[in-house]
This record gives sequence, C-alpha cells and structure tokens, in this order.
Amino acid sequence: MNLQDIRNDLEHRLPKERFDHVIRVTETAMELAGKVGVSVEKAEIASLFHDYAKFMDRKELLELLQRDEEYELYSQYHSELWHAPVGALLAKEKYGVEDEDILQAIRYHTTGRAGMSDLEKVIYIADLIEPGRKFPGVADLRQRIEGESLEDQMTECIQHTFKFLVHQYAVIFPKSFDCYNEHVRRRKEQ
Ligand code: DGI
Ligand code: FE
Ligand code: FE
Repeated sequence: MNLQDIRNDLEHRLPKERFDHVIRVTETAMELAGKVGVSVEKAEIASLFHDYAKFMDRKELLELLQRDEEYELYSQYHSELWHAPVGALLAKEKYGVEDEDILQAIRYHTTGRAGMSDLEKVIYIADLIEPGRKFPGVADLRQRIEGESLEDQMTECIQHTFKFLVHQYAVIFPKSFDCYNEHVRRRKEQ
C-alpha cells in the first residue's frame, strides 16, 4: 500500500484543519507505538485512516453503515460516532486494508471497547492528546500520562472522555462503558 496515495486522498477529502489533525495523530501514535513496542507501521496506517470518513454527510455515512455488522447498534447512537466504523469499512474496501488489528483500531478510536489491543489504545490515546488538541484539561491529561504504562495512559484517557461526555449530558455508547469499567476495575485491583 502506498501511504502517499492515502495522504493525497485525505488532503482532498478533509478540510485543512482536520487533515493537519490526522498528521499530528499519526506522528503522536508512531512515537507512542515505538515507546511501547507496538508496530510503528501499523500505527501509521491506522492513524492515517482514523478520521477518513469524518466529513461525509450523515446520509452517506448511514448508507455505508447499513453494510456494517454493527449497524443496529450504531444507528441507535449519535451520528458523531459513525465515522469510526465507516472509516474501517472504507480502509478495507477502498484500500484493501485486511489487518484486523488496524481495522479495529480505526473502528474503536472514538468509543474504545473492552479488550482493546495495544495498537487500539495507541490510536485512542494519540487522537485525544495530539499537540493540536486544545480542550480544557488536555495539558493536565498529557502531564498525568507522561511516562506511564499504556494501560494507565488508557485509563486516564477513557476517564477524561467520560467526564467530558457526562458533563454535556451525552448519551454514552455501551462499549465505552465496557472500556471504562474494565480499566477502572483493573486500576482498583492493582
Ligand atoms: O474525530 P475526532 O474529533 O478526532 O475525535 P473522536 O472520534 O474521538 O470523537 C468524536 C466525537 O465523538 C467527540 O466529540 C466525542 C464524541 N464521543 C465519543 N464517545 C461518545 C461520543 N459522543 C457520544 N454521544 N457518545 C459517546 O459514547
Ligand atoms: Fe474520530
Ligand atoms: Fe481524530
């Protein structure tokens, strides 16, 4: 697979700001992957694709989502979540990405899930903390996870997402709960 083709495609599909986010996520994920012993090459591919479908309109996303195994589940939740499974679908169908770990990392980059692989965690964390993120508390989050294990970093990140979602009365995707519970349980058992 020629990664330059994907970059060119992304540059045309996404507004500049979003394209720049994808590049920063890719750099952040590759650096983190190198530190924690995850394939840097897989981290690069998964992050390039993670927001591939972010700027498709709702109707187009819904049409593609109908072909997804988890259509019933996703269709009951906010359309903001749909770009993740649709991104995985397009990576597979348009670019022939077959690696299940990469596809899952794209699919679960927004919500997380229980039993995430290390690659999935790397993408989730990089997406949240890439240097261009400006949300309140991000500086503190970056500081708290610095030098921690991948598991502990993921725990802090999923907790942060929950605080954010609850604060805005968002309806939370069930797999996000599974992810949160798994990490908090592990933390308590330590
Ligand atoms: O695509 P990005 O903006 O880079 O980031 P993302 O894919 O992690 O998140 C996209 C949005 O989805 C973000 O505003 C937070 C929101 N989100 C994440 N999990 C949930 C959620 N929204 C709802 N309603 N429920 C969730 O469980
Ligand atoms: Fe996203
Ligand atoms: Fe993103």
